[in-house]
Amino acid sequence: MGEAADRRTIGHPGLGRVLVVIPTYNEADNVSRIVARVREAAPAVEILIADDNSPDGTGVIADALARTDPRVHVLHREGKQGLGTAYLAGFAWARQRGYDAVVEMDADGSHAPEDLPALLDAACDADVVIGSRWTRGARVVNWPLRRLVLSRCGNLYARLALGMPVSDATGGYRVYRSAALEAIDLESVRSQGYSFQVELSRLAHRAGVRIVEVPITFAQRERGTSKMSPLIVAEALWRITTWGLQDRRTAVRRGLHGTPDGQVRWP
Ligand SMILES: Nc1nc2c(ncn2[C@@H]2O[C@H](COP(=O)(O)OP(=O)(O)O)[C@@H](O)[C@H]2O)c(=O)[nH]1
Ligand SMILES: [Mg+2]
Repeated sequence: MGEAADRRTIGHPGLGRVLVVIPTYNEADNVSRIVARVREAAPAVEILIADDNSPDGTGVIADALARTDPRVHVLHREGKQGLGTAYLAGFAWARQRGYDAVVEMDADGSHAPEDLPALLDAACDADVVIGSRWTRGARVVNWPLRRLVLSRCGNLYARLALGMPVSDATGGYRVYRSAALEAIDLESVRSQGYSFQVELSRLAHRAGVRIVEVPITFAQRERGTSKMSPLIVAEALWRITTWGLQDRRTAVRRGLHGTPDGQVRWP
């Protein structure tokens, strides 16, 4: 079988069956577009739309997409319960069905499906791949200044507080090998909102799995509205601070020392 046929039939070579989880809340103008772009860029992957009963009918559109494409699935949740819990539900769905890797991707087009093959390639030699906005070669297009500042400051704070060797710990375009998710204690995850990404970065780092960052082109959404809110920022600030203090206490107790680059090496 040729490589092109392989890609269509058996998932990603070297990786296995891949499920792209796309959480949606009021993304009626985006959901068909993003599914079409994923199908085009990576025809062999499957897609799970995790919709929180969007009032704008996103779930109905998702159901119609799933009816015409056997590689599209929909997980309906009762109401808006946050991005973090939507991903946990998606991960559990993937685990029950034996996928080898799970991808996190936003519905609004900020995470270009055209970058997905590069992320999946990188996952062949890693446990977790983060599509990074803040490594060399990455581009951020049309993002308002306040979002740029928030992302840079959030990442700086997360790195200082948690000592992780990750430049985009808040980024939400990722690949997790299933074995890495098994190594992470998902039961312990408390984040409801976007701090979920930082929490999983921290847990992955502590589990000692191999994290690799791949530069992406991140574009501001063109349709629909952002669900980012002051409450989500507050949750992230509060949680990062709490984890940082906990880590410091544990490090002192275990006699661990930070390295000169400010990172903590967990044994
Ligand atoms: N299922 C679900 N999806 C959500 C929720 N909050 C945000 N999302 C989705 O998460 C993705 C990222 O949200 P977005 O509003 O684009 O955040 P931003 O890029 O930080 O402005 C989008 O696909 C949203 O539809 C939620 O509570 N539940
Ligand atoms: Mg977005």
